[in-house]
Amino acid sequence: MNEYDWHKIKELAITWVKEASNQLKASLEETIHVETKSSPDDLVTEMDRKIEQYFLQKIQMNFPNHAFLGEEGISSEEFDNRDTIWIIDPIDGTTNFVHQQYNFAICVAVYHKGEGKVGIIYDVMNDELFHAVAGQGAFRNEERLESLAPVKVDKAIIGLNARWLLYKGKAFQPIVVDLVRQVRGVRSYGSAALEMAYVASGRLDGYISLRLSPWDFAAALVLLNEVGGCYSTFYGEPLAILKASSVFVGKPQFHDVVIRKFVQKELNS
Ligand code: 2AM
Ligand code: CA
Repeated sequence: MNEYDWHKIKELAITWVKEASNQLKASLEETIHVETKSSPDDLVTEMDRKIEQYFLQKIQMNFPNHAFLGEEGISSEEFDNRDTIWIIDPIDGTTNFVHQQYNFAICVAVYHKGEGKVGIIYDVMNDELFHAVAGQGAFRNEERLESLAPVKVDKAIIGLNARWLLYKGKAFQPIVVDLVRQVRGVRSYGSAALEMAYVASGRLDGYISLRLSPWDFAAALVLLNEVGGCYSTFYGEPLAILKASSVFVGKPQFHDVVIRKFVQKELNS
């Protein structure tokens, strides 16, 4: 296969995502071994590792020149010397996978020379596939997603993990509290990737996390580019695709107003 035909690459990657989702669904019938990583809320299962290995094998077989970055610790050695990189989260929302068997996603992104070319976020239990190729529109299953319309803060619904409200003493905390007070509603689904896919598809107007990694947001940025969604760190700086950081994604005008009237105003006061 032509290694720069992004549409064909997306179609192939979707077949892998569907196969991986069958493995995940089958595993829910069995006892899953769970471990904690950095903290009690940071879980990994044998299925995270198995699905990541599955993608690595497929990518190495089909695209030996491409690099690979996955959440469970696999990355290609000569990462920096390769133009094309696959960024994979085998399960986004592992806590949901373990505790609820619901609201978890498989995420696949392909970046070329730093630009997002393919983004796939698959809600396994709802069979909802969010996918995009740069310049060719974003889709929810077969339905093309529309460009995002502006929304005012007092009419906005945002995605946010309530824990971020608790960090007293951190610069972001009073800003997040103020925003939560002023928006119309706050939702928390427990999968950053799905929440950003919901922004791309208009179900949410914004999503905030103060700590995400490339595999959590790489695919979502490709979707957001196609519908005019905005993204930055929580402080309004550009996102670096291979670096962990805070993330704020939102509808165009909403994103701008939150950065200016909430974040910058508080930080400059
Ligand atoms: P994960 O399930 O792939 O780890 C939970 O609010 C969301 O934040 C999930 O999408 C989760 O992704 C993500 N997240 C990123 N880093 C995390 C961390 N260190 N601990 C817990 N959740 C994390
Ligand atoms: Ca994960």
